[in-house]
Amino acid sequence: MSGTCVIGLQWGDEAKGKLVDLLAPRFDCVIRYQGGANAGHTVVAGDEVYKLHHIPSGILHSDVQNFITPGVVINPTTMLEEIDGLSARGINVVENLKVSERAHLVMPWHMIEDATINKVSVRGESIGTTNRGIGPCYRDKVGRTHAIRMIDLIEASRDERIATVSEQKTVLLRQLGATDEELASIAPEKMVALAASWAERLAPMISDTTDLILDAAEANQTLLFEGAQGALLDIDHGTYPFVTSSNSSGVGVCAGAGVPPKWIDHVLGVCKAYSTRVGGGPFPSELNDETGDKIRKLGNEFGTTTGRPRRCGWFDAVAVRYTARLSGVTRLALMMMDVLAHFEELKVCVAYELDGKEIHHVPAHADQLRRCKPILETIPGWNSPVDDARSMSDFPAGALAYVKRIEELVGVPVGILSVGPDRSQTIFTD
Ligand code: 2SA
Ligand code: MG
Repeated sequence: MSGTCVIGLQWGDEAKGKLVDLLAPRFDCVIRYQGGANAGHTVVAGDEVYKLHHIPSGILHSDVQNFITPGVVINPTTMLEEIDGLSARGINVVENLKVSERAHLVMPWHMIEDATINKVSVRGESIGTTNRGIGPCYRDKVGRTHAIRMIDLIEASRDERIATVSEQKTVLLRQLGATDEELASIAPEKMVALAASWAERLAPMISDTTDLILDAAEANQTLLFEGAQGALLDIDHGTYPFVTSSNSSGVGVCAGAGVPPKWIDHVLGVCKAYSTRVGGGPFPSELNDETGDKIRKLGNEFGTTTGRPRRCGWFDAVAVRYTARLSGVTRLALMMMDVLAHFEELKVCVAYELDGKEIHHVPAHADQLRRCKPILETIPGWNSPVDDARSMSDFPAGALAYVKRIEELVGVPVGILSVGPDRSQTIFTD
């Protein structure tokens, strides 16, 4: 028995997709358990680049069973586009993917609501969502009255349910300031027809994933859980309110997947060798200067889903120590080491200064985190490329010293180092 989780420890985009793709052949099942089309997981296989949003990164391996479980919110239109794109490239998605009947649907009205509300400033700043309808869908899930789940698509009451909710949403969205054109796009008859077309195509994949995964675990099959976004974006434990609407840290796995903790024995915490953030919110080690621009350029730091430039900064050991502990991380994967190979000098944030006092934790209030100044430790850069490193002995001493310092500060050993996007550019340290 073995359940392994791949969890992002920063603000997302830690290259989790690369790792899941790499580890997938060792597992029977790959499971997406939270988030939705806000995720953007890039997998490079030889000359092919795959950008996945809904579909688990295990899909590129034909003998792996992939699952999308109750904690995920699904936009069927974009998921079907993704399935078609993969099918056109010879990947058999339909047979290798099971989608939970309990998963909630991101409906067109959620997209309108996200775009309308995203303009609202929270504590002086916009959250800067991906505009994929994520927050409004999770809001409806928790609110219960207006929610639509996968299973609703294949029930006899479907048309009536969809028509009723679209009428109610039209009233609500009008109050929020949606335009006539936007409201016309969610007219009940249009939504009923759309839902029928989704049902026809999705029916073969809709399943009781909870039952199937528990069967697999009880039959000693191995499970790989693929996190989306990062732990600092966790709705309960992240930099609230500048977070996503699901539990994206390690503590979210069980509830989202429908798998009890006894089936999990290993948590791989994924972080970049520096930090990035996309969207609003405090970021103590952010570099609004040439060094930040250099990291963005070398790391090609632009959103996979939205193309937005990512904010860049030094590695924040205070934040990663917190999320590694919270997520029960047993090994770190330190990604994008190749990007840091071009600096004379590197810095790592080892503490914050908040209102004149040194602190070693991530404050719960966004205003406090915004007031935190990073206390930076300088580490000499190694200033030579590491793209071709294939074992620990290929790394310059300076790079090894950097890794060792990160291990000390975070309190978890590094098990994987990544020096580029390709599968071969990955070093297992033990
Ligand atoms: P949302 O859309 O409600 O989840 O947005 C809330 C905040 O969460 C952030 N967020 C992300 N941050 C990094 N990467 C994400 N995925 C895409 C990617 C993002 C993209 O892989 O590049 O393409 O822009 C992701 N998804 C959500 C978001 O920026 C808000 O700060
Ligand atoms: Mg991403």
